Amino acid sequence: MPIARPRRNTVRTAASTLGALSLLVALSACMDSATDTVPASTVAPPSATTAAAEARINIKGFSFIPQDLTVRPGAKINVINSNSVPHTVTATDGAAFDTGQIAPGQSVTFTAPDTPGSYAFICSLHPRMKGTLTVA
Ligand SMILES: [Cu+2]
Repeated sequence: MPIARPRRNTVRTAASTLGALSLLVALSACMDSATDTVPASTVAPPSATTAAAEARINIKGFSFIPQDLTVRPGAKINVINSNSVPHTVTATDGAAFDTGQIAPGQSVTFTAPDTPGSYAFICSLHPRMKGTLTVA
């Protein structure tokens, strides 16, 4: 069964990853209870940033999805590049926001302007890619 074999391997890998994870959790829980001082969480996991984002732009096939979105002032906007080449989300006014290059498969989070208004943006690498961020 050539199809079943890789599937079984995937399940086993996931299971052992889970096992390693719960071991880590158990270890850190152990360390936490052993020390009276609670260590300040110095580094937030990347997923926390993503979870805190209030809006998302997905880049697919040289398009921003959605092309137009509305957020509140100062909102965190997560941008995922699902394409195979780098892209940016860059305000055409040049200063409001600019993600810089987002590598294929990567995501970044930027902060929407505090001033309500309509902000056109492009990909600075592919200026025909256009969208509008409305802050309201
Ligand atoms: Cu681009």
